[in-house]
Order: sequence, then structure tokens, then C-alpha cells
Amino acid sequence: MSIEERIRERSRKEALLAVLLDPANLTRDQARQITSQAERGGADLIFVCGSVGAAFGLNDTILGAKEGSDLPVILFPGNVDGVSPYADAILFMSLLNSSNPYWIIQAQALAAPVVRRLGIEVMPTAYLVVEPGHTSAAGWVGWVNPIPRKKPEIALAYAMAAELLGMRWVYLEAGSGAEEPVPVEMVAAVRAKTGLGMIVGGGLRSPDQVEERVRAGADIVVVGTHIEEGGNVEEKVRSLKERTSRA
Ligand code: 1GP
Repeated sequence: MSIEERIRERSRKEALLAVLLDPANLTRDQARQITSQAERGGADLIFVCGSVGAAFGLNDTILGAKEGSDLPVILFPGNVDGVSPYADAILFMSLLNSSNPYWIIQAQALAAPVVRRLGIEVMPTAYLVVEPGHTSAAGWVGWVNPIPRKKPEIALAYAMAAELLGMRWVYLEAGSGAEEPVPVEMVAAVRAKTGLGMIVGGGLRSPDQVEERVRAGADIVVVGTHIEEGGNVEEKVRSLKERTSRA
């Protein structure tokens, strides 16, 4: 069974919690320690990504994550150099609400031969950046025309287009370190009218924020900054994971 199929099956009962590692900020040893603690706390997935300076330490971060845990490592690439043979799968993403065609289809064309050659599992994903994500590094790098927070119908229209184009996932992104995560109404709107797997990230810190978005229909919730801020990783992950059940 593919990683994607396993995720879809699991997510009927509970959303999956992905811990995000940015190779720009980590040594291999730190990646090993964080993933080991995250796994003990109940994390389900490791995402590896970065918008600036992530390529250099990419393989070391993935190898560290593999040493620290048995969790699947999924690439969440910030550019064509975000591909690695050591990962288990890749979100093959198009930043649909970019105003620069490079981020919509050119980077993907440049990376596609590499992805095919590696034979890595692909999860075709529409990446949508929601306010205030345009002020994050990903938003700035990606020439984002942000989806207004009060316009869930715009996020839904993009998600519908992605589904019609054959994509299977949508990632609603508020930007790393965002003061406010993606609005619950937006998550609910996409869930109500599409069958896409849904990933939600950016600014998630509290168990309540996670639970609200899981109840609205998120399949995967992603947490990066809150974990990077230090403290007890295992406890932080556990307190979030406890709130991902659909029961
Ligand atoms: C960023 O969605 C991710 O791309 C995670 O955001 O760092 O705010 O958790 P945070």
C-alpha cells in the first residue's frame, strides 16, 4: 500500500499530525533528536521543507529523521532542489495562486525528470497560500497573490480547479509562523465541496486550533514553528495529537 493510501485510510478515523523540519536550521543530529521525540509524542509524518537555504542540509535532515524514527518522511519542496532520493514520498506541488508561472508549472517541469528517475512516490498537490501567508518566506519567494481570509469561496474555487485537473491533495497554507492559521470556514468549505485530501498548516500552535481544523475536515495538520521554538517536543506533539481524533 502506498503512503498516500495509508494516509487516506488513517485519516478516516483521525487527522495525521506532520512535524515540519527545515534543513536550513538543523543538523543531522538535531533532526534525529526531534523526530525521535516527535514519534514518542505520537506524530504521524515528517515533512521536510524550506523556502530559503534548505537544499544544502536536505539529505542530512532526512537521514537524521530516518535515524530518529520510523515515520514516513515526505518532501514538501521549496524549489527544484527540494528533491532527495532518501525521502519516502513528495508533495508534487503547484503554487496555484502565484502570479509567476515558474511556481505554477516551470519548477515542476524542471523537477519532473528527477522525480521520475528517482521513482519516488508522488502526491499531486495544489498549494494555496492564504493571508497572511504572502508575508512569509514561502509567500514572498513564490510571488503569491494571497487568498483573502474572508473569501473561502476563492480557496474553494482553486481547490475545485485542482480536483478537475486531477490533483489529489490541497495544502491550505497560512505561512510559517503566521499569527493566525487558515480560517476554519475555509477548511470546511473545501471539505464540503471537494474530495481532495486536505493539508492545513501555518501558525498552528494550540490544541484548540488543531482540533477546530480537524473537525472542519483537515486530513493532515502541519506544525513547524511551534516545535522549532524549543521546549519539550514530545509533550508538545502529544498535546496536539490528542486532539486529532474524529470521534
Ligand atoms: C509552513 O505550513 C507550514 O509551510 C508550517 O507552518 O511553521 O507556522 O508551523 P508553521
